[in-house]
Amino acid sequence: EKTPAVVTVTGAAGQIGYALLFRIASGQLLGPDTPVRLRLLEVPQAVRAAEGTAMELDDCAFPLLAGIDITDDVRAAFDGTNVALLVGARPRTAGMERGDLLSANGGIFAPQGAAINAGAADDVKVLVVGNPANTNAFIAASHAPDVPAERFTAMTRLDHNRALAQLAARTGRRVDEIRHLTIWGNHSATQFPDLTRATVAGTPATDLVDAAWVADTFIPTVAKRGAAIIEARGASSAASAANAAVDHVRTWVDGTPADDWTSAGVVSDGSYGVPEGLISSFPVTSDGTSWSIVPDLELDADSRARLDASVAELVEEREAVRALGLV
Ligand code: NAX
Repeated sequence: EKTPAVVTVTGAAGQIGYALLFRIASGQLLGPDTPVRLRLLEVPQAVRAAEGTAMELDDCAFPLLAGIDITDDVRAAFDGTNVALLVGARPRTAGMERGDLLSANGGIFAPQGAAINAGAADDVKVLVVGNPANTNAFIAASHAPDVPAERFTAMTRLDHNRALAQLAARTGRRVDEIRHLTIWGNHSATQFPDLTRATVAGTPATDLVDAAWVADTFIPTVAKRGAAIIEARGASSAASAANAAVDHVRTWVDGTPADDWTSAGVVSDGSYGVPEGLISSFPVTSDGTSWSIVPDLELDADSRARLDASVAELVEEREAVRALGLV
């Protein structure tokens, strides 16, 4: 009998939580051989709703689900946690200034980082989904001095998957025929979805699609997809975001295939001119334990400018949270 892995999900009663928990409990996050114990963190007023979701999880009779704990106590939520999925965040509401948004999220992610530092398992892996994801991950990591910063990651896998889908549709090929796509920078409208190194069934993507489509359709479609989903669905991406979170953790623990990489927000070591310590999206590989930034790619002038613009936004966010005393 393998000991169950403890998986903590914050914002468990939210819409991403609802799409995510059943996939974790069914074994899709950590594989068919790893039982999981779910730890659900919610704000007090949403604990009852989380209990309802837990009743449904029970009713699925998932063989791998070893138990469910529900709490509004941040310390209890991360005690012994192996995988932390930080989904709950304060959304930007109409008229809210960026400083207010960052403050509200600092109030969430600073204590969560501290609780991870205090009680999580030695091998804890953290994925921040809640926006602004990169900067929330930066805040959490800053409050966890004993946990290697490399364990704090921000989700850009949804952007990566969106890019795969757009390129596959345009070229009439399958998504699994595409290699070496990259999302660079911030998980925001400034992100740079980069197909300059991508291949589709072995052919360079740049031979299959023209530069005008890339600049005028591909990049803005991927970068603004979240807004397009809200406009069409009347609610933000939920199942696709949960799917990307599952993909991110699954790739982290299984490793990337030898002939490909993926995209994730990871702490910069200064690669590609991204200031050290920022959590930025890069092309990354995993060996099943840790992520590595793919080294030594040449960036052309257009790519350089797009990456620099997104990194400038990350720097501004870092300066803002420093000025607010959140890190
Ligand atoms: P919901 O508003 O449906 O759910 C959020 C849940 O978090 C609520 O139940 C709320 O009570 C809870 N919560 C708030 N503060 C909390 C705290 N301190 N501790 C524990 N729980 C807390 O939002 P949902 O649609 O699930 O989205 C969650 C987050 O994901 C948002 O910040 C959203 O912007 C972000 N997204 C990030 C994406 C990415 O690619 N990185 C894509 C999808 C999504 O937009």
